[in-house]
Amino acid sequence: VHIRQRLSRAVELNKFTLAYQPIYDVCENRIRGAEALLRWHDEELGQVAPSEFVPVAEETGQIVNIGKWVLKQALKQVSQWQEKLDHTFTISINISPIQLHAGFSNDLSQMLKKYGVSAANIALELTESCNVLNNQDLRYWLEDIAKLGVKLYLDDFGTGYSSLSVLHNLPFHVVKLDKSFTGTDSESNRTIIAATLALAKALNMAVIAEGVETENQYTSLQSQGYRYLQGYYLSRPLRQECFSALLSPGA
Ligand code: G
Ligand code: G
Ligand code: NA
Ligand code: MN
Repeated sequence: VHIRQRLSRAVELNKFTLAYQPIYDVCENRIRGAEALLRWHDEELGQVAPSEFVPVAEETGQIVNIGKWVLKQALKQVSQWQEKLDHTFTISINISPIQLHAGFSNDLSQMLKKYGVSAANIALELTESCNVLNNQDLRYWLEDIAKLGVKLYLDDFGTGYSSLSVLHNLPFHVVKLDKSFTGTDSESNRTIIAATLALAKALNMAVIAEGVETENQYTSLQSQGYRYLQGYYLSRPLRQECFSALLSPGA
């Protein structure tokens, strides 16, 4: 109840920020993108993790308003970086399926124009651990978004339900292998890591492995053919200024 109350004014009081966690291409040995991650500092509660407040905001519907702020903020930021980004560099933005509706792609298209951001530089991350992904309309909404040239990432792959039917039915371009599989070295996790890459390749999708925390994990994933990696070993989520500095080394 407390989080809910504090959340209700957080957008207008400007209490949110976005952090950017780099995603590396280990073949080309460079940053290929970043995930925008929401950060909330509340005077009373202190720093509250999205894993705590996003579920609350989804339940109350506050995520719609918060999600609008996130999208706008991320696009404004990308517009400032736009000249430094080539067309393969992608900033991915988490959205809750609750935010989607028939007019979403149209709104997004208007915002891209307004901020002068290329759709090619934007991806939306949706998590499959949400039964909304079975909604029939969702397919059309996602197809409309994909038609803009915005990419779609299936987040936390392997932890939710109906993973395989989601891959088959929805127009995702990229799967993000959940950090629970990269974090622990076990026989079954190695099997899942290999199978996910094979499956994604067969479906013509790319894979990003999340939660890469150690050199061992990095080396192991790379040798298994994983090209795109994200995690604390490579970089923590960075404040906007710090990420900006990475984009223009030496500047
Ligand atoms: O950064 P952290 O590990 O606390 O993120 C936890 C969860 O919150 C992740 O599942 C992430 O996808 C989600 N999350 C982070 N930022 C956003 C956001 O801007 N919108 C939504 N809907 N979820 C977010
Ligand atoms: O659900 P989602 O995959 O979007 O969650 C992303 C969350 O994971 C972010 O909150 C981010 O801070 C966190 N994260 C990023 N890299 C690592 C990592 O290497 N290890 C762990 N445990 N968490 C990470
Ligand atoms: Na995410
Ligand atoms: Mn994820």
